[in-house]
Order: sequence, then C-alpha cells, then structure tokens
Amino acid sequence: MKNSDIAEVFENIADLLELKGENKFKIRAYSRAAQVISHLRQEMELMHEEGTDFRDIEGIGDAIAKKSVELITTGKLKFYEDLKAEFPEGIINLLDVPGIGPKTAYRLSTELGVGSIEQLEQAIKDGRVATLERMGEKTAANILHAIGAFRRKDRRIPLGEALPAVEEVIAELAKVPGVRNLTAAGSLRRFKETVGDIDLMGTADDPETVIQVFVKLPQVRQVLSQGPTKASVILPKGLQADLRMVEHAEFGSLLQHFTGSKEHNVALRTRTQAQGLSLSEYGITDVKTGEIKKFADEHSFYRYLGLQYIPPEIREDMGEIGLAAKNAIPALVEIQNIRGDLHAHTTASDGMDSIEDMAKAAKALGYEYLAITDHSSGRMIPADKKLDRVKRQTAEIKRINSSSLGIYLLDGVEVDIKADGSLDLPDEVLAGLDIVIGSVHSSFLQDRAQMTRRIIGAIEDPNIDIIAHPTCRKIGEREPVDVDLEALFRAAAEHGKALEINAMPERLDLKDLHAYRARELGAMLSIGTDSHATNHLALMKFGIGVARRAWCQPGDILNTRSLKDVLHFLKKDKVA
Ligand code: DGT
Ligand code: CA
Ligand code: CA
Ligand code: ZN
Repeated sequence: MKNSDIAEVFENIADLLELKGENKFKIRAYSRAAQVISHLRQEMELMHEEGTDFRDIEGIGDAIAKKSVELITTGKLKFYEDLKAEFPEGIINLLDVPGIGPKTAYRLSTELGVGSIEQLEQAIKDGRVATLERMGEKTAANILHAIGAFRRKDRRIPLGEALPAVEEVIAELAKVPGVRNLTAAGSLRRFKETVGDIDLMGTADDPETVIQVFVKLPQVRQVLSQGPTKASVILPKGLQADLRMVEHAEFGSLLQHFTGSKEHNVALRTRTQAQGLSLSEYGITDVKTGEIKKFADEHSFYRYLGLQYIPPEIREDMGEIGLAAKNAIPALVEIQNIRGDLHAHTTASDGMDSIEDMAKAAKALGYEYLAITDHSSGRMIPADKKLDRVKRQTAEIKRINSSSLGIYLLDGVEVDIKADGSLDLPDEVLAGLDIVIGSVHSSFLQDRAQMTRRIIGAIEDPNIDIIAHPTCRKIGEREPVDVDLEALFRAAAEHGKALEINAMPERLDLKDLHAYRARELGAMLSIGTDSHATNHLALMKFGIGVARRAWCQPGDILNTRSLKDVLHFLKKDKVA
C-alpha cells in the first residue's frame, strides 16, 4: 500500500465518522493523520520494514499507528470495513468527488440510491438530483462539473502532451537569475509513455524567487501548495506539476531520488543497506556515524555506491543495478546515432508537405536518407490512381536524388495489409520500390489467429521490409490489436524483416516492453516518425525514448546504419 492509499483510508474514516456524528476530536485526528501521511517523505511500507515506530511521527497517535500497521501488513483494516458496512454501499465513491461532503453523499445515496460516480452523473443528467430538497439545478450542475475535473485528474497524461508543456515551464523558469539544473524528474525523465504528474527539480541561489515565478506562470490554473523551496500547481489539462529547489551541491541526490522509478530506488536501497548506507533525497547517510554525504550530480552519486551511471530510461529494476555493479550497462542508442527516417508521408497521400520540403527538413536534421512512404490507397488516393501516384513519386524522387540537395530519398510505400492478408499494390510495383512498409489500417478487431496470420503473412512476403506500428494501438484511444506478438517477433527475426517503433507520441508502437522482447528474440527494429509534416520529423526523440527503455543499442536499430548498410538490409545494394 502506498502512502496515498493509506491516507485515503483515514480520510474516508474521517468522513464516515462525521456522517455518524462522532466527536469532533476523533474526526480531526483521522483527517490530520491523513494529511501527515500524504506528506511523508518515505513510503510507510518501507519505514515499517526498517523498523520505524509510527507513533514517533508527529500527528500520529497510538490508535492510528496500530491501524497503519494493520493496513500495511494485511492490506485491509477491520475497523474501516465495519464502519463502511454501516452505510449504503458506494457512499465512499461519492465522497471522492470534490465538493461532495458527507451529508450530500448520504442524501444522494439514501434518497436516490446512487452508489457510484457513474450513477450520480446519470442522476444529474436525468434531473433527479436537481429535484432533491435544497439541491436545485445549480448545485447539480456544479457537481457535474466537479465530476469532469475529477476524471481528468485521475487520467494519466500521454508523454507527448506532457513533455511540451514541461519544456515551456522550464524555459520560463530558466530565465530567473541564479537558477541552475532545471530538470523534469519522475516518469517523464524515464520517458514513460504516460505520466501521472510532473516532478520538476532545480537549484538556485535564491529558491524562493523561483517558486514565486513558478506559481505565477500564465499556464498555472491552480496553486495547490506553496512553500519557500517547493510548490505544487495544476497546469492545463489537469496536469499536476511539483517543483522542488535545493542547494546546488545537493542536486544529485534530489534528482536521483525523484527520477525513480520507485522499484529502482527500492532495489538500490536494499543493496546499499547491506553496505551500511541509507539513501534519501538529501544524500547518502552512513548509518553508523550518521554522517551524510551530498552529491552535486547523479554520476557522483552512483559512483559513490560503486555503480556505473544508469540512464534514467532503464531505472525500472530490470537488472540494471547488477549490471552497473559490473560496469556492464549497455551503451543505449542515442538520437545522434540516427542517420535517417524510414517512415514519412507527403501531399501525395495525407501528408501536409511536398517530397522536396520533407527532404529539406530531413537534411536540416543532418540525416543521410529519408524514406518517402506514402499510403498505397485510401486517404486522398482514388483506387484507380494508385499506380499513377507511385510512378509520379518515383520520378520526383529521381529528380531530387540527382539534384544537389545532399540527402538520399528512398522510394517507398506504406502498403495496407488488407483484412484477408493480401497487400494493396501488385507485387511487381512493390518489387520496383526501395522500401516497402506493411501496415494494418483496417479490420482491427479480427481474432488473434486471423490477425497473427495476416501480419506474419506480410512478414513472409519477400517485398515487405518493415511492419509499421505492429499493434495499431493509440494511447488512450484505441486498444492494440489481438495478435501473438511472440510469434510475430520470431517471424521477423527469421525472415530478416524490421519491426517499427513508431515514434508518434500517441502511438509509440512497438511499445517499450514489446520492443525489449522483439530485440531479445533477434528482430531488427527501426524507428520511424510516420511524419505527416516537416515538423513531425523531430518526433524521433520519442521513438528513441522507447528504444532506450527497450535497452536497445545502436546496432539494434536499422536507421542508425549508413545508407549503404540500409540498402543492403533492404536487398537493394545493386540498384544504388
Ligand atoms: P507517475 O508520476 O505516476 O507517472 O510516476 P513517477 O515515477 O513520476 O512517480 P511519482 O511522481 O509518484 O514520484 C517520482 C519519483 O520519486 C518516483 O519514481 C520515485 C520517487 N519517490 C517518490 N516518493 C517516494 C517514496 O516514498 N519512496 C521511494 N522509494 N521513492 C519515492
Ligand atoms: Ca511523476
Ligand atoms: Ca510526483
Ligand atoms: Zn504511416
């Protein structure tokens, strides 16, 4: 149980005791404990393991200390279960909505039989809530609004939305004189595909001025808390951001602690306990002498523990600590290793920019090559014009390749793998192209056997080079297709075909764990941006994040190779 879960139980107890009309001091003891627990620096679970007596914590007395231990050790609390049983079911759910107090929850529950947020929403929409005595339209509308806000808060934000918002905030804060080391730690720094909240860190000569600038940023919708060295705010879309500032000399431990993951930190702590050391966001304490060592950066932090530096993206307790102890962390792929983009669209299908403009933009990124891979059909291309389109594209690419632009365009296509597994262009057309990407763009709901046959069939087709966005998921929008990924990865490895890590932030497909497994099984991976405009080419960094989370080295990624080697992989050496 996390501290937030424990705090929630005590908060709920306070609410239920209030409903019962219990004495004020008892109620306040529970809600105070909830507050204290939610602000603890350490997980109570770990404190318990380390032998901490919760009664030593200010604001926690005998009874609540005992109840905390019961929650941590059993995951349940008899007192709470018994208390809940005295009330209509689901009343606690209603109390989760900001603005619904115990009395309102009790009335909604007993007078309308509402027991969940969904039922409440329904009851508001069909007018039942407004008809309750002393409620009215306005109160009902307010509750509905609160439900919406609550839902957004509950949602994890896609990395692609969070990262630009955070970069804006950092750029503003960086203007404050004397500020250094501004970094987003947490899941964002680890490049997780979605983030729960933003953990901003930094150092400054005068932290308080940075905090003051932070809470007054135009993006800030609400200030949740503010102190001399830290503050929490809500940014647009309900994104919560916490900022912590420390002295320059202490930054390493702070950043390391709040980068996480929790699992990595727990494993690290277990290891260092045996060395007589205790970790915190302030430094490393020698348990015997009580002396605390501080670190200005993470490199010195890890070095002190006898460990090689561990890149944030792989701090997930997947064996990285053991490898770091042996100086054996692999050199993960970096954006500088990328020599070209193998998935791009133009105005010939649903893209926004011409072939030439895409080529220039790729050249500006320093790329050696760019694959033009417009769709085979659909999306602006009438079926009877699809062969003409390919011919025109080939001519335009020839023209650009023989000009002095200084980037090589691969003449390609993103061909639909149709529901029956056949490809949407004739074999002889595909055979004439440099690069053929196969994609599922329809019939996403096929059963596992059918979908697996469909995609593996494409992998086996000699004209196919890469399978794009293999699971077709869109984060928060579309579930992945049902496919035997293990079989797909094995087939790709066997037939020497690449699987794409689609870098569009709403796709990230293959995702981290899948790419990890595909690599383990020996499949080649390629990172493609699936750009539909020149500025999308910069999305490559999201694909790099996934590849790093998948422990990929440059050799695992096709488009880190030179043009010559890519053409060799595509079996097009002789042509060029
Ligand atoms: P998120 O926000 O859900 O996407 O995930 P994170 O990883 O950003 O988690 P968050 O924001 O709760 O905390 C940031 C990091 O701080 C987390 O990865 C590990 C570290 N951390 C925070 N609180 C604790 C704690 O009580 N114990 C330990 N071991 N680590 C903590
Ligand atoms: Ca976070
Ligand atoms: Ca956080
Ligand atoms: Zn595409």
